[in-house]
Amino acid sequence: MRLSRREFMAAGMAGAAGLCVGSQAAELSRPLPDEDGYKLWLRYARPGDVIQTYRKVVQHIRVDGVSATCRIILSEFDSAAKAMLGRAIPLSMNDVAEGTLLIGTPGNSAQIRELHWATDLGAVGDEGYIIRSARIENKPVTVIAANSDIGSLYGCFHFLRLMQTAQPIDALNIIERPALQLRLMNHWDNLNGTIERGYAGRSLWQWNDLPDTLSPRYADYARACASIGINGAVVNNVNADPRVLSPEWLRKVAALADVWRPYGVHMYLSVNFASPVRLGGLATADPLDQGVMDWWKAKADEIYGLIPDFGGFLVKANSEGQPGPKTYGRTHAEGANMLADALAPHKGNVMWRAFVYDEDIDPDRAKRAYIEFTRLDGQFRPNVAIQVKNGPIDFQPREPFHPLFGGMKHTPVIAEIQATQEYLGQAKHLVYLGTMWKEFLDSDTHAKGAGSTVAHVLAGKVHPSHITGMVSVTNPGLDTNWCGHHFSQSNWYAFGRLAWNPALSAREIADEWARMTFTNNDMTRAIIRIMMMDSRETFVNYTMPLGLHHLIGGNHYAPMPWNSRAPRADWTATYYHQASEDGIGFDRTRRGDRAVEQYFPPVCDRFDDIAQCPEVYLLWFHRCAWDYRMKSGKTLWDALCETYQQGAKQAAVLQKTWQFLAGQVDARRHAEVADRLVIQVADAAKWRDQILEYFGQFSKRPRPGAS
Ligand code: GCW
Repeated sequence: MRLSRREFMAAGMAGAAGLCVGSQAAELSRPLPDEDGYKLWLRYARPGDVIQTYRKVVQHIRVDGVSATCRIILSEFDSAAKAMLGRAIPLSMNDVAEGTLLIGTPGNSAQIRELHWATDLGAVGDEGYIIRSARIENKPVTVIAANSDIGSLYGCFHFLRLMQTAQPIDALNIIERPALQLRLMNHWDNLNGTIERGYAGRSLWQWNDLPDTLSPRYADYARACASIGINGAVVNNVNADPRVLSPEWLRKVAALADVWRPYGVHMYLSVNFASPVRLGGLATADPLDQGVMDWWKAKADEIYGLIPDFGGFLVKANSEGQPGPKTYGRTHAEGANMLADALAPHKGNVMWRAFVYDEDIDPDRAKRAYIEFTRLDGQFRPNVAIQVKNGPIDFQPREPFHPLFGGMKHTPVIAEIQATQEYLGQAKHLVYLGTMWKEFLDSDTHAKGAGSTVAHVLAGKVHPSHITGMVSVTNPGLDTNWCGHHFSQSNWYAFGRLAWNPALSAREIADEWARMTFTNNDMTRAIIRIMMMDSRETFVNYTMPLGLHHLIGGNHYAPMPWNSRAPRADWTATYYHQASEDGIGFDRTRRGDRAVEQYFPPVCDRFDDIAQCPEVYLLWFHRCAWDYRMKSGKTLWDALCETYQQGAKQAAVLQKTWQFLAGQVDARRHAEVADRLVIQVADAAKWRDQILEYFGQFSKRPRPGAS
């Protein structure tokens, strides 16, 4: 059942009036057992009426292959079947019986070889899979076939997702392969157990206990990643402690990598560019110094000796106080290439971050990375990818896409998005980011004409690219529910799903997640989905609408538009909003600082022309008088006030809607989310009041509707 917005409102009203319908009434009568959120979207709840068909389709299971990954597949099905179907599924050993779920690769399964699916399998690559309802010896079976055991594991999780979301599984013909190669978690975890911009407890990695003691959470983490196709993780903060490369720490890292390996999760490390000095005792970390090159080569050899499938290095260089090649008078390309040469013999990659904003490059922070990196385009080794945040500043609630997407023509560019909600309410506000990331992925760069979307750039369809990928600065910590806020789990989930397939819609991802995390009940999941789909816009409305950005201070949480003092001008709020009695906004047009010119036509023209510029980016690109007329005919000041007021109201509606779901969701999770919604509603009102009061000093106009 699909609920329209009108039906949703009607449902809300029925709820408010104490009415409920059919199965909902029945569900209300028996309380759902409490859940703590630890199981994430892998709860394997009973799927409902479809269970009879499922029992027919899956009567036996056969996993060909003996690897640790194959054992994981078997145990995953075993626990899933017991939980969802209420019974264990017998193994089919020799013959393939009716209702067998056959899982394997042409390499390990004669039956799969005999199906002659070579063409289709040829198209799915190393990590893809086929799920097909087929006949073997005239018996109906279901086959999950792949070219590697990891592909089979991904196929299994897909199949289990169909069951968890109560989809038909008796006439399947699914062929999947990931759109992007690197689908990585980026943890900003420090070696002392804290997490930079982490809001869900301390780090998952128990460095004091490693390598000898392994927390069960390491495998649970890797399993959750694998279930959504994530194939690697950078385990430590980009503000990297050089000690991570010490022999002592590498043994700990290797132990973790061993746990992750059967789940297809590869280990990557953030490295400090000055490690040869700080750890190795060399006099310099100059990338052109032979001793430095040798040090990194030896370090790479040491790492690969311990972790043969190590993925590579992530580097934050010459940014926010971190050392880098420029410290030694060298370019980013020279720095990245030196590391790339050390990793190349082992097939490792360097992910070099474009999050640099050197004040000497340009007065506008938004312009700096593009200027520095496009100058170096073509100078990077083949195993270097430039890792670019979605927008040109820093994970703001809304930014236009970064012009380096499409702007780098000869260098692979991978995207960095952020699930931790650093600037989006952290783990206190309910904000689903699937919609934000889709807005980014669907943005048309026009790098090679219409249709050159960011998603296509990332997939190497615009400029050919031998490294493709998307990474997420990610949110799990030691909190029982992993992510602090139960709904923040959806951002981990959405990242994985979009990195696998950027063409999925935010709505379908929200729906899948709501079904698996909460319930398949039509009304309840539709309401949850609608809450999620509107939540990011709601957040933008009560914090930084109409292109405003960085209206915060040190903790990046609370409103601080008056923030004008910081070690750097571009860490203040006033640098960005520039409010005065004349107006507000940053003039990045051709009459201003010409930042628009970093975009391809017609995008630059559209952003430049105030009549065409989407109003959601208005004050990002334009400086406007307070009485500037919006498309609605309202003045900018009135529109600003109304948007903040609307945002605060929407937050209150979110809270009311959730209250209506009491009894439809287990009491514990319901209460935990409700507690956070209280904070969110109060914060939204605070944002509205403090921002409008502050800007009101400049606009000198009354708030519309206020007496
Ligand atoms: O968003 C900013 C954060 C810093 C972070 C930096 C970065 C890890 O406030 O905490 O440092 O970006 O992305 O490097």
